[in-house]
Amino acid sequence: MTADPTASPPQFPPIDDALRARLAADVHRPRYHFLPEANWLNDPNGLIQWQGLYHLFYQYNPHGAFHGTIHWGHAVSADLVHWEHLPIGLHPTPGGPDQDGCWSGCAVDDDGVATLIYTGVRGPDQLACVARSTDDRLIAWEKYVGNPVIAAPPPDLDLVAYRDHSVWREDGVWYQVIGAGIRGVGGTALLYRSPDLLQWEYMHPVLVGDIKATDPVWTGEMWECPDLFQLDDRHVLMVAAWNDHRLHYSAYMVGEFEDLRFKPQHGGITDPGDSFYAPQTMRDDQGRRLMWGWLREDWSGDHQREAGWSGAMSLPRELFIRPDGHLGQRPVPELQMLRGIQMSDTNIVLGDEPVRWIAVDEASEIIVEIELGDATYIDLDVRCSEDDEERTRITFDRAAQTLGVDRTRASLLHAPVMPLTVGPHPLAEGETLRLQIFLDHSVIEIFGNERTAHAVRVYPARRDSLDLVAHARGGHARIVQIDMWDLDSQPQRDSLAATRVE
Ligand code: DQQ
Repeated sequence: MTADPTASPPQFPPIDDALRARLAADVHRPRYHFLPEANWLNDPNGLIQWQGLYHLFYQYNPHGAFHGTIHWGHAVSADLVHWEHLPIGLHPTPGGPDQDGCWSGCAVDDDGVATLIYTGVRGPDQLACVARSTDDRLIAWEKYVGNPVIAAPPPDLDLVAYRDHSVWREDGVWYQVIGAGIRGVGGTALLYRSPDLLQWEYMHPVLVGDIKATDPVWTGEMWECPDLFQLDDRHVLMVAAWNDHRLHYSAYMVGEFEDLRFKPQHGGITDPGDSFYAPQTMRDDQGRRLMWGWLREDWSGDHQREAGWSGAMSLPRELFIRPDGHLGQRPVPELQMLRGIQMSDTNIVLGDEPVRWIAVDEASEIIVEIELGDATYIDLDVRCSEDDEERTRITFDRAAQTLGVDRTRASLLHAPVMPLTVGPHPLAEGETLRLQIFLDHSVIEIFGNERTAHAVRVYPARRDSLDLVAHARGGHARIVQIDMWDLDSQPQRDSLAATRVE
């Protein structure tokens, strides 16, 4: 290992008081989702619980709110909810194999030594590099003097791209998959093994996608950020389906990992909203598999630079295998510690006539349980202005068994790239619809029946776009119970909680 030759701290444009004031006043900046103090964030990286604390590294550009010269930002939390910003974890080393960027990767515990495996970028090369820390707080990192640890991609494969790492140990052997795409064939995750995390032998692809297949989902030309892990009695391969032309999304496959090959049995889009991308997971000390994803912005690049910040991390989500064999997601219960003022209502009949609650805080949690009755659609409009000029509509379509979000009227300021997003939301016969909705300024994260998740970004222009409106179409439904909490971590606020208009 060698000390980073950039050891004297690199100079970055300061986050000065004027920028801080601008960010604090930005009504679209999330308040309880994790994001850096300013500038650009993308993928979660190097997730690890170390000496009891959760460490979150992330793709970060300290030079502004755009993707360039990527470093690893770093934050730590004891409870998954409150995060402390720490100094940048990895900097590109001038003249080194990561001189143009420290791209995505993971963290492992190598017999008590925290070790990062990440993609070093130098010109056209994107190659595996290693860094180690012997510092309890994981603040100081030493890069391996022999980086890159893999000199080149396998020579006999015609690859579209090759980067990003998922590493684990089994029977004393280290394995990793690296994301790639075989030209004209499809995305893939290439398997390697190693005795020491430094010398790697290429084995084979654990799975190759089919660029033409669309069932259950189209997985693109290349797989970024592969993550292969055991979950309950199954294995999951999560990939970020990438291609040059379409919107990227995260896809999951649930199956068996046998003879070092992955055999998918079920699959789908991890989060059908158009914001969630490049997720990474970790196993925590309680044995939970936790996942974060990058919630990218929908604004133009110019708008993001001007705003001085871009990107937020999703809430931490716990993963599990559902009885139907698909991947299930629910928000971690620790988030309940954010709950402040509460409003509750019960037993409300829903039909064509809207039921309205006014002044729902921009940072709120809403849990609603609905008996479907004979209704065919349930609509919940959030961030809704008094006259409904702005609103984001969440719809459960009973016949199709889908949950969708319509942002065509979400903002007078901004037209979403993909205004309608929809994903499967199967309910058992007689099961109630249970939605848990997190509003955090421009982030809406929806969890359905503690099994599906759907995140979108919205940028309402009107300051009164705060109402929640519920309807049923095609018949009547009944809200069994609705609870709302302000989530602003200031429990003694003197404002009132949301109120229903009678
Ligand atoms: N982001 C990183 C890459 C990865 C991509 C670069 C996914 O390593 O493939 O910032 O968003």
